Amino acid sequence: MSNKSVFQTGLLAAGITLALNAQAQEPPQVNFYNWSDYIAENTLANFTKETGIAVTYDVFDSNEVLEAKLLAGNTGFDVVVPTGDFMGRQIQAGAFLPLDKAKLTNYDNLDPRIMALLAEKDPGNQYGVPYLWGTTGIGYNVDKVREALGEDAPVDSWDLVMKPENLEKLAGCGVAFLDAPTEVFAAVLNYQGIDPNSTNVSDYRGPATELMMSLRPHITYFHSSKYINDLANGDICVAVGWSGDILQARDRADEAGRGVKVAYRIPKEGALMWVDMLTIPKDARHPDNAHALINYLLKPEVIGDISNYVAYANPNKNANEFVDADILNDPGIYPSQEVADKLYTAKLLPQKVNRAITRAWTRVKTGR
Ligand code: N2P
Repeated sequence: MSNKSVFQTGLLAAGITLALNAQAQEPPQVNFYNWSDYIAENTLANFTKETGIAVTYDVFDSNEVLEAKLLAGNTGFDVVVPTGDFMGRQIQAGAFLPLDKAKLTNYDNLDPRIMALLAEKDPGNQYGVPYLWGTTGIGYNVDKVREALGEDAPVDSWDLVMKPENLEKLAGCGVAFLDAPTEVFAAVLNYQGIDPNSTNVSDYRGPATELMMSLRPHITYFHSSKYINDLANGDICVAVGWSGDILQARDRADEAGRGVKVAYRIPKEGALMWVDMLTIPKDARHPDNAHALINYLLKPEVIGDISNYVAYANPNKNANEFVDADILNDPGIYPSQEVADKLYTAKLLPQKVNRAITRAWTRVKTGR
C-alpha cells in the first residue's frame, strides 16, 4: 500500500469513527405526529424530564392526511395516531412495525373490553395501543340555536343538522361540518335508516350524497379543527364535530366569560364511537424511543391528566382515580349505558367503497 492510500484509509477510518460517534452522541429523540388539541400541556415536557428523550411534535386533523403520508413512506415519524378503522386498513398495507410488548411494561392497564373490540381491526392487538376515544356528534351555541329555531329546537337529534329546513335557519349564525368523509357519511346513512357501515356503493352515491347536497348550501365550511375556537367565540352556532373538541370549545367559552354557552350532544338516533391508536410506522428511525413514549402514555396518571385536559375518554382501566369527577360524570365523554348501546363503530370497508366515499365527498364539498 502506498503512503498516500494508507493516508486515505486512515482518513476514511477517522471519518467513520466520527460518524459513529455522532450517532452515539445524537441526543435521544422521538418524532410524534398526533391530532391537534389532543395532549395535556406538560405531557411531553414531563416525558423528556423522566426519560431524557426529546420530542419533536407535529399535529394533523385528518385521517386522510395521515394515511397519505404513511402510505408514501418515509414520514420521519416514530409514533402516529390513526383512528381504529384507518389503522386496520393501514395494517393490511404493511404500514406499521409490530409492537414489542416486552417494552410496554404498563400494557396491563388497558381495558380488556376495548382491546377485544380493537382486535377486529388489529388481530392479536399486534400493532396498536389505544390512546383516547370519543364520539362524533353535535356541538351548538345554546342561545343562538334557540334564537334561530325556538324552544323546541331538536338539539337531541340529527334532525337539527340533517333537515335542510333547520339547517337553513342556522346558516345565518354559522354551520361547520367535519372534513371527515367516512364519519359524516356514516352519520348520514345511520340517520337515513341505512347501515352506517354499508358496503353498497349506491347508498353513498345515492341517498347519502343527495341529503348532503341538500344541506350543502347552508354549510359555512368543512374543517376538522377550526370549529373549536369558532364555537367558543360565537363565530359559528353549530358544528358536527368530535366530543372532546366541542367540550374544549365549551371550556374556552366559559373561560373567556363573554356569555357564549356551548353544549355537546350525542344525538338520540345514535352516533359513531371511535378509538385513536398509537402506532409505529414501519420505517421509524427511533423504534425504542417510540416504545418508551407509548409506555409513558400508558401510565394511569399520565393519560388521566390528558383526559382532564382534552375532555376525551381513555381506555386505561386504572386511570379513573386521576380523572376529574366532572369529566367522569360528563355524559358527552363517558356516555351512560343507554346511550352507549346506540353508538356504532366503523368497520373495515372494501376498497371500492372507500373510493366511492372519496369521490362522493369531493362532489359534496364542491357542491357539484
Ligand atoms: C382531536 C380530535 C381527535 C379525534 N382534536 C379524531 N378521531
